[in-house]
Amino acid sequence: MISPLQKYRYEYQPKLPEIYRAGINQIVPVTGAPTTSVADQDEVKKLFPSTYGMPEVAFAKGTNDYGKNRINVGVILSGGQAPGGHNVICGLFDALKKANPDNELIGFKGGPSGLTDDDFIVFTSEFINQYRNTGGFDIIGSGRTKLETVEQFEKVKNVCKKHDMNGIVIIGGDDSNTNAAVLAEYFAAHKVPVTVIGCPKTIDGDLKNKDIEVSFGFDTATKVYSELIGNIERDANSAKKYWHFIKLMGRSASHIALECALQTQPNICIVSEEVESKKMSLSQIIDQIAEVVAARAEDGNNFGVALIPEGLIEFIPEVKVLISELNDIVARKADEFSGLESFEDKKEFIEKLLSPASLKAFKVFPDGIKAQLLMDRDPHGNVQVSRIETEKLLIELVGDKLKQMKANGRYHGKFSSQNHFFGYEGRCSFPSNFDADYCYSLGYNAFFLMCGGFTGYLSSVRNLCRPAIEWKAGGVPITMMMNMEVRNGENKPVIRKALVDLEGKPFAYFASHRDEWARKTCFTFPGAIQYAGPAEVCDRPTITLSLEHEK
Ligand code: FBP
Repeated sequence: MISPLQKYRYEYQPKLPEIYRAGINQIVPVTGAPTTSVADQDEVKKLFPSTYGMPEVAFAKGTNDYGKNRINVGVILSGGQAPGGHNVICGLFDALKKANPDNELIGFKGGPSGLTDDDFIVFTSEFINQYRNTGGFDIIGSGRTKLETVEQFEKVKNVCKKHDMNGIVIIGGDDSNTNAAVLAEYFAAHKVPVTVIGCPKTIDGDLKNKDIEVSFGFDTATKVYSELIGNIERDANSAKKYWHFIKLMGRSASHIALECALQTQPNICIVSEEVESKKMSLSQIIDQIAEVVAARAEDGNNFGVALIPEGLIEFIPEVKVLISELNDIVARKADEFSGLESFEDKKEFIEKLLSPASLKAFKVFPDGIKAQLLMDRDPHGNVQVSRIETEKLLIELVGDKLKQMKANGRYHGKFSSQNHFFGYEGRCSFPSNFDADYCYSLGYNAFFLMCGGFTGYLSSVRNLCRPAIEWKAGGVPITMMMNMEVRNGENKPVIRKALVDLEGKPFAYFASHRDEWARKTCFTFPGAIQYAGPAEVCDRPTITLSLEHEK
């Protein structure tokens, strides 16, 4: 038996931008000036000779014949789950079927590998209807396989030929959309008549720029975490006996932690980008936290809430160098390293190859964290930070520091802690109205980009702080967001990650309030996501988005 909310959400009709309300044949693309990549223009241009420099695209009223010839389109979900993925597929499906009921949408299962292995389903209305406005990626599953070799591209080409496909939509984050750009370039260079369009997904919120205001999933995930943090704050303020250290997902950027801090006003929130910019060492971070704990203890408050971004460890300068050396060793000595069975053997092998400074940084960590730092990298060469227990590490080190402070007469409180990690709890939640509408619009828009013959573009829907009817739809060339970075020991073209801007309004707001939030108890309680009721409660965007785009 399905829950009443599930039934209710199936029936929700996502809101589209005004341009799409006129009818499928009443829209035409309008192109702007040629574009350039955000950096390393010459190198990126050389690697993308067929797709570099394409113009940005907007849509205007006009007449098209998009339904005249039937088309087949493939879609994949790539990378970590993010609320709203199902609605991207629903929006794409509905636009295809409205244009021509014989159009087909083919879902490739398990992420990019489904595309190379031709593991697919053809969507029907009955099937799609079970997934409308629901969380999760279970409609076709997802995966992190990297599409990068000629052999893979040839396989995809043959799969496209077999299904007589005209386009592929890749729903993914920065790494997956980098793959989309590389595939689009390969197809364009080899005259394969299949367009490739990306859709900006990731709860991490780090795939954004002036045209992509936010990646989908960030809105819902931060609202879910903020509800939980608010509940913990109320518990902490009721019992007054624990310090709660809460690690929040976000592999690199601290957008999630910052947004949750803006929503819940905790005593401490570490922002990794600030740690990097101030070149703070691990011991300075520990000192800073311990000072807040001690100051609150002076007021009789032996409790509090600290938010820790998941990616913190990689932003501490000495640990960043250490991780980059580890990544390099693991990539260069892959066969030897993977042949070592025990943690002790791996540790000994690595310690011999680290530079003296990194060896010193490595030795600071307890064995548990060392083992986590040596775990397998993801297919893109990244450390899997969600598996590193930074919150526990900080609790241990802050506890040691407070003991020292007590011995010196500088601390007289009691430090009892609880640790939490919020990540997977928010990635498959029912999408908020914002994400349900945004994702549906992104998928709908992808159809128009494809029919307009655009390839190597990211579906873009902007003006998101306004009601959905005022949203602006278009497309951004993916090469425009690229620069060169070292990945797996090689210089590669990749989409530049949008980290927290320390000059931006969300961080400025936080920085101007954090001292007050640290000493006093200023907790706020956002409560659960609401789906029905006044728009200011149900359709409200994140505080980050509102501050970034406030006029
Ligand atoms: P994407 O960048 O693919 O959207 O994934 C983001 C994320 O949720 C991170 O926040 C987290 O570190 C990672 O995925 C966890 O990966 P996994 O699901 O493989 O454990």
